[in-house]
Amino acid sequence: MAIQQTLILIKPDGLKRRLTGLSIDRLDASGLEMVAARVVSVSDALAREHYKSLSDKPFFANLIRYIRGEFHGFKDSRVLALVYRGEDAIKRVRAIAGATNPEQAEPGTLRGSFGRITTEGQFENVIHASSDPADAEREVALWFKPEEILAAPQG
Ligand code: IDP
Ligand code: MG
Repeated sequence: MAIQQTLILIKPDGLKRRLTGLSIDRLDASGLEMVAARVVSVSDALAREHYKSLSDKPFFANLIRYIRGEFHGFKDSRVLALVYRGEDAIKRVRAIAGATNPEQAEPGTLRGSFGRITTEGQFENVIHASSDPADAEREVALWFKPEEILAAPQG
């Protein structure tokens, strides 16, 4: 199995509800390594670029508002962006996160335990995790400069 890097975002609901430490605890317990971390103010352009494959979805406009913190009272929007590295990291972090729809996510996953669907139908699911190697590469490069990521061990 390949060594992979994957992008994680603790979304505004995760920050607002003080789930940052708990989320990192789960990620660390997996044995994967944190190799980058940054609190990021999410511009409209960054949000749209991150979610560009979903731009034709009916929930896209509210998804942009959500990731920019508009539903969680952040005047200056923010998320915690992380990169974790290790064997099969992408799938393993997805398993910690749980299914996209918090009502379908397994109990014990971050989304299953702490996600919710608002009365307006917004999925508030605490955490983003890259879904496949192509997405992971694109997303890590979107949120981090190369020099902000701990270099992989040589040899
Ligand atoms: P993922 O985050 O599990 O990879 P995606 O399909 O890539 O799921 O969707 C990105 C984000 O868009 C989700 O995490 C969720 O916040 C939101 N989203 C996805 N599907 C729906 C939906 O049907 N209604 C409302 N929000 C959704
Ligand atoms: Mg996705």
